[in-house]
Amino acid sequence: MTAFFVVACIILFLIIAVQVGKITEVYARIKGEKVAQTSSNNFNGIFGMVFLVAFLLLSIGSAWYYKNYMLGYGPLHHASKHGKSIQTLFNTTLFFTGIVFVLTQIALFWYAYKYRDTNTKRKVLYIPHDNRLEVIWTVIPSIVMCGLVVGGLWVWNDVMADVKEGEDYLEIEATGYQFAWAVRYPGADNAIGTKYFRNIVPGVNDLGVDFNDPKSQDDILMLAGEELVLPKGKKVRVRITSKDVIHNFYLPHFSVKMDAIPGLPTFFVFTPTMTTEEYRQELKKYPEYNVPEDPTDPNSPKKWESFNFELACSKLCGVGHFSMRRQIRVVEQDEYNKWAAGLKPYFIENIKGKIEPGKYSWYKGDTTAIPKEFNSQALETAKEGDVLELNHINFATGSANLTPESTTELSLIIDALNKYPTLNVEVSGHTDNVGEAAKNKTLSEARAKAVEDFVEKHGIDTKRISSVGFGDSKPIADSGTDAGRQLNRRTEFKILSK
Ligand SMILES: [Cu+2]
Repeated sequence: MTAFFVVACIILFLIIAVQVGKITEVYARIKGEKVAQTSSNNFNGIFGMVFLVAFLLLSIGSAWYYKNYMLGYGPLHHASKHGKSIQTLFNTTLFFTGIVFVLTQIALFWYAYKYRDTNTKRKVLYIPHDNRLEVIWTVIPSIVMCGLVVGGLWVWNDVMADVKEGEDYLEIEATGYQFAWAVRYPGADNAIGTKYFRNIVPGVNDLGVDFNDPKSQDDILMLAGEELVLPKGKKVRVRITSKDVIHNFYLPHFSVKMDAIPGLPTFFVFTPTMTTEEYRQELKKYPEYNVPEDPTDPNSPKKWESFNFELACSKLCGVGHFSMRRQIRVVEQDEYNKWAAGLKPYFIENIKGKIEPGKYSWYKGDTTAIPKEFNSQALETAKEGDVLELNHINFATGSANLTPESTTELSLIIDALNKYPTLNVEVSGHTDNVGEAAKNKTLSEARAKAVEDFVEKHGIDTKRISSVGFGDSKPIADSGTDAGRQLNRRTEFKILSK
């Protein structure tokens, strides 16, 4: 029906145009060519001016009216650290180009009106050259352009900077393919394993991950449709790649946009500054977002309630392009730790014990013992003598001071001891082999003791938890690599009785 009306409107418009043309012709024949021409010129000149005023007012008015729906204005502002500088840059450019836009539009229509042919004798002003004018229209744009370019470079260098050595950040990897994103999260070692395209076995190892690499064995693969979670306030470095055509990793609310190119890895570093919940509360203040999400159903959730950050592909990569959209939830670090603790490594779920070692070059068998992670599920099935890894307990470098993020897992330990009244445990500390063995042992003892003290301070009987430090005497991974040393610096939770 809509299509019919559109076609009917176009046909009617064409008929009107033809009729107006005919009338003009008849008018010219009656009144004489000259008079008709003048009247037509007047009409066009005045109509041009009316159009100019209406067009400028509507442009500015509609931008103002819809600003709360536009990214970067109203409540839809940036939710990342670098987003503000990009927004400022954009607004500065818009300010200068806006001035030029308005002035040139006014000049265009005003001169078309002023110098229309009014049938009076007028002589054209002859200016072959004017140095002053040339200087003005060269120097002013040059200064403005230089300002914009320098400002842009400044922002570019800041936004595109990579993480620095030793910095605390979360690295994830996004691989685009037709038509979804496969996202890898690092496991407890906070490092993503290597991959190689020749390793790809469809349905088994879609990314071509090298599972001989210990770093790969605790990585988590988030498949299409699964919600991605990011911690607020933490630097996130995204490795961006593609398996087939060029895609684009686009997080509009975080001012993140980077091409995903097959064979050419790219990256983007950003820090989310607002949780999804905080962003929703911000939207809630605006009437535009206090309407039902589905206009036909007044009981559907309000627009602010159903808001989610999204990951989209912003390259037209094929027919299923739209389905690359994905939800992102930003939460506080504590909540993130809890979420991450519940994820299952791809290796454990799909490779280990499921694929014959040596069948593929990328999995030669168990090279490293994969320690079991401490969580409520593991605890439920654990027996006497089992050892669980406390992967979310961390200490300040070289000291036994627990970092604030460790409290989440510590409170889970306290919960577990309260839940199983007969559970008795031993906490053990381990270090890598860097530095003196004696010092490592003392440090590991102090660290395990810090965990014990924390738990006891929260009402757990001292008889139920003990601590011991092994220093570097019990490595579980190859201490010749960074990842191996990382795995060796660990805190363990041994079940003495249950
Ligand atoms: Cu795409």
